Amino acid sequence: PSSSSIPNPISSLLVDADSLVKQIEELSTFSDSPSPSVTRVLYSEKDVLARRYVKNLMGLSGLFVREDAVGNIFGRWEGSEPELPAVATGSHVDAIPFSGKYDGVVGVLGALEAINVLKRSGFKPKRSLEIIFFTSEEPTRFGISCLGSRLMAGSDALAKALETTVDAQNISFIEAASSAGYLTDSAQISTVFLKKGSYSAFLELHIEQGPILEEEGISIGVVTAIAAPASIKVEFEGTGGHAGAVLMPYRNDAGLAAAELALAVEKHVLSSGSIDTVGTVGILELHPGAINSIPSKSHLEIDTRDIDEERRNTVIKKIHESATEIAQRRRVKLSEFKIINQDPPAHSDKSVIEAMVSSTKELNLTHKLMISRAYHDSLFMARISPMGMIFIPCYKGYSHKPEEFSSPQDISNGVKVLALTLAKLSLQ
Ligand code: HGY
Ligand code: MN
Ligand code: MN
Ligand code: MN
Repeated sequence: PSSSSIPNPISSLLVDADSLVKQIEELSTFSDSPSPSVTRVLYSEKDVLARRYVKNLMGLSGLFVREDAVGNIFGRWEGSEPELPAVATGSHVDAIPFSGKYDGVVGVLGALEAINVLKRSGFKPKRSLEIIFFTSEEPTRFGISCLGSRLMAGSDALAKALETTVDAQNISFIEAASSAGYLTDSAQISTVFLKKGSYSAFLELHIEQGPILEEEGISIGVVTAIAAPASIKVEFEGTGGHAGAVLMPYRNDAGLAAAELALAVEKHVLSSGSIDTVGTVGILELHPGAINSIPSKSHLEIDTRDIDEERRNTVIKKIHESATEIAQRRRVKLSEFKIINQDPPAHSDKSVIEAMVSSTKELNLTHKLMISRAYHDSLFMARISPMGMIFIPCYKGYSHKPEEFSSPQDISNGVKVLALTLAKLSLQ
């Protein structure tokens, strides 16, 4: 078909599922943990190998590849009207420790296959189509989630913070970025900012990371909103001491303060009045971490989310009040209570949702409108472009663990919906 027509959904959108599954397997070998788990942290040697692997595939698909100052990678298929804002799609390939092969990866390799499907069908884009490989979506190395898309959405606060941010090994963001071949000076960070309207639409294909689609036997999730995430860093300090010699009445145990606060997080979340409020203490470290030494310092990192921003902010306030009360009662110092991010939710764009829903119907696929409880780079792309997300089922909803799995059939369905929707939006 020439540029004026949409490829026939059923007969001409052919996904090469075998090669896509092979690529997912190959990409998963760039990992700092043993298979089937995947660990791939921003700017690490494995991350750089993964970048090279994806850039090579972009080249093989005939895309024009460029990278920005922090390593967001763009692969563009120029359309017949290249001056118009492009339609973009993408996701991430960084992976938290001991996680799975599909989170993010399906939205990068699947986007590449969607482009290949459209090229095979003879489709010619009007608006250029651009694949975005976001430099880092997970908060693992520098404690901030969606680092690349947050900057693209124009976060001055993050650009400022990254001038002094260091990782757990005390390596600065600037040093780590330049070691991976990116920026060498913090003045370059703000060159990543994109203007509102840079894209006519942004779509992300992603595994659901929840059990609903699989349980209900539905092929495609069309995301209507992304929940509001927040993260908090807390430190308590006590005097520590000898586990045998210091009697209980004379202790101010920073470890027990942390334990009590973790339970307080659960209490405040459960009493929020809604099942949609969640809270997790995923990091809880004790110093010095010796069996016979009373913890003199404790470090907790709290993740709390809700689809209702106000309700989530109320939980944060209560957690702060508990931290203060526990510190006083236990005579420990609350040496840090730092809200790292407290983001609003994002809503998908109506016309993008409509395009996705009609694609699922033309492909004879069942679909369900749903909320994403996980955050994604789409949460920030929604600040500068109409956004939409396509979910595919994943095994028992497992994610952020090695058992994460999506079937070739489910991945192919997602790729077809993405390809058809990209074609529709490109011709608008
Ligand atoms: O934590 C999240 O929601 C995302 O999957 N990183
Ligand atoms: Mn994730
Ligand atoms: Mn993800
Ligand atoms: Mn995510």
